[in-house]
Amino acid sequence: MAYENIKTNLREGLLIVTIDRPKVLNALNAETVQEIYEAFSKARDDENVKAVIVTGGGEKAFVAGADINELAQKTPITGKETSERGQAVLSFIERFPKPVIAAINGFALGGGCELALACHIRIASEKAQIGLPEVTLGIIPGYGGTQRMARLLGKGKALELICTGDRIGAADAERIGLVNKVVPADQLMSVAEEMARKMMSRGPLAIRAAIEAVIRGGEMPFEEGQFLEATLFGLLCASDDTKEGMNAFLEKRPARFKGR
Ligand code: CO8
Repeated sequence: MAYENIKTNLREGLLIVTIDRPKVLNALNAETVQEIYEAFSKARDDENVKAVIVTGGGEKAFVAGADINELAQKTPITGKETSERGQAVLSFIERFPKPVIAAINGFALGGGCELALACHIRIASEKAQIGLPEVTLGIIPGYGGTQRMARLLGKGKALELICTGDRIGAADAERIGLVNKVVPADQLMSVAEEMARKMMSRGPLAIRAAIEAVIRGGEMPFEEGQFLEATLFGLLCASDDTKEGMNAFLEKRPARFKGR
């Protein structure tokens, strides 16, 4: 499918989705959000896609937020609808059954930070600047950022970042747990790819169950999350992959997982 605002590139099972509007620092207009949804929707059903990396086109930005030209036109009704649509797309990414890694190559602000928060892993270039500056525009994060930031960092740090609107650099983002890892800019994609390919080499059903247990389980009370974990564990015990993983260990050979 031809996209106007994103690029997709599938190589040996790894899909790279590049948000590509560099003239506006990859700001997310409605069309871009829709294209991101279409790319993920297609990738979800495509057996050839085993993992996804999301990054930004150009030198400066991952995504500098929702497109302020569009935001400026919102009414109470369309503002709520736009927020709900963005939330739904980012939740679709968060619940994606294959690993999704954000490779944060520059500014990840507002909706861009929220997009990164919806990914399973965040790897940042040393040049990255991350923040939720919405209050400087008189709005609040509207793509799940108030919820995901508070769940990831705790309410205190989340409220500090959201209510100051301050951007932080990559090193500070790593220190507070907002990103998993910081790497030199020229190594960003190779490090993200290396992590993605390591995950792709593991049992895909186990990876899917692990994501589901952590993401869905994180939305539940502890005991229900544990119940989900045990149920997924039991389900995996019925799979060929689980037998293969155990046999491979006992036979001292690498496992050959088939996703069945
Ligand atoms: N939307 C539209 N255009 C943008 C955006 C944006 N978010 N960010 C940058 N641009 C444009 C600039 O207007 C500029 O265009 P032009 O060349 O025509 O003047 C071009 O990109 C380059 O930007 P700058 O010249 O400003 O580049 P600098 O290096 O000087 O500054 C910054 C880079 C610091 C990133 C700066 O561009 C900036 O502050 N951008 C806005 C960041 C921001 O506030 N983001 C949050 C937006 S609100 C949001 O994301 C809400 C999400 C939830 C929505 C819920 C739906 C209702």
